[in-house]
Amino acid sequence: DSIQRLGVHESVSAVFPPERLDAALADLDAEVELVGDDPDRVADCDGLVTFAYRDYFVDAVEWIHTIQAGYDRFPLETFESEGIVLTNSTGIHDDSVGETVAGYMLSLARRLHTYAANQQAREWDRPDWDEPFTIAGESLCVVGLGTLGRGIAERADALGMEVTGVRRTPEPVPGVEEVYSPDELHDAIEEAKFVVLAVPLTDDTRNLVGRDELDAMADDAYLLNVARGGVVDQPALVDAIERDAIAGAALDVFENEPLSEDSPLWDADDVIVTPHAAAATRDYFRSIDELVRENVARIGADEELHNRVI
Ligand code: NDP
Ligand code: 7N6
Repeated sequence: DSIQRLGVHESVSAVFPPERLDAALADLDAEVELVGDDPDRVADCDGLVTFAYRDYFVDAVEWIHTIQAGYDRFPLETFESEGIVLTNSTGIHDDSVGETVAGYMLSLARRLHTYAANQQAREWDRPDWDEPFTIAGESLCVVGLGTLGRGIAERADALGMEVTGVRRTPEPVPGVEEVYSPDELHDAIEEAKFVVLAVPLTDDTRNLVGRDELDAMADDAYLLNVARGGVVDQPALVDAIERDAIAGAALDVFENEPLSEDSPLWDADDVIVTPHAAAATRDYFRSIDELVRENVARIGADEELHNRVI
């Protein structure tokens, strides 16, 4: 088996211009084609690189590569029963998301988000004496210790923070002083100044953080979410912020995206909202190029695929 024709779906334009990936893959033996969102053109391909999911993919191609790490948008049971192979893009977001999360913590502690907002109004407004703090010596709990979690933990450790984490496999992780299991979540988060969510959205992690967890957190702690909106009970989060059960949040992902214009999260104190951009980088297409060419080679050599989900 080998890939003769590889399609690039137009939905990748949410993250980079499809033409960039097309050009990067030009030296492959396979023909690479920009297929728009055209079922007939997709059906002419053996493999498809995509961001979005369409029902027509199921009868059209045998191998789908998603340019995201998260694959919660794909119907895994249907893929399994129809024999469709799905590969994902985990492994590439440690630097980008790690830097974004370091930025959230630095901004919240050093008050940079407030000064940036004040600057819009040409307002010289020094902070209250007890508002700014340093993150050195503060604690961070990283929930989910995969590519994202490790990228975050490594940077937090380098910034002098005390890092703990949560995962199902109780194996040590570099830079993480203590690893808790999911049933110890409350113990893990109750002492932390920052809690960051970096787990996949699954049946086990949907609404992982709700009212109980927000109440377990310290009232001067911050919740950071770079995972998926569904990992947090969003109304419970809004409520926790409004009743000062936590100090604030930095959120890249939401129950519904884009975040609706009337959400109270937009102008809540000490809440940073970013537009699902924690992983964005101009080099994104290069990482996808590497992942895709690796798997095209493996399919040609009849080897097990890298990052295979189904
Ligand atoms: P990985 O598969 O590398 O890591 C996932 C981690 O979560 C693993 O450490 C896993 O460890 C842990 N985990 C899984 N289930 C649970 C659970 N129930 N409780 C606690 N820990 C759990 O994925 P990535 O780090 O690449 O990506 C993680 C998610 O982040 C993606 O699925 C995606 O939704 C989101 N993401 C968001 C981005 C953004 O732009 N904001 C960018 C990239 C990813 P173990 O198996 O030991 O439990
Ligand atoms: C692309 C976001 C993922 O799951 O949601 C992220 O990989 C990707 C900028």
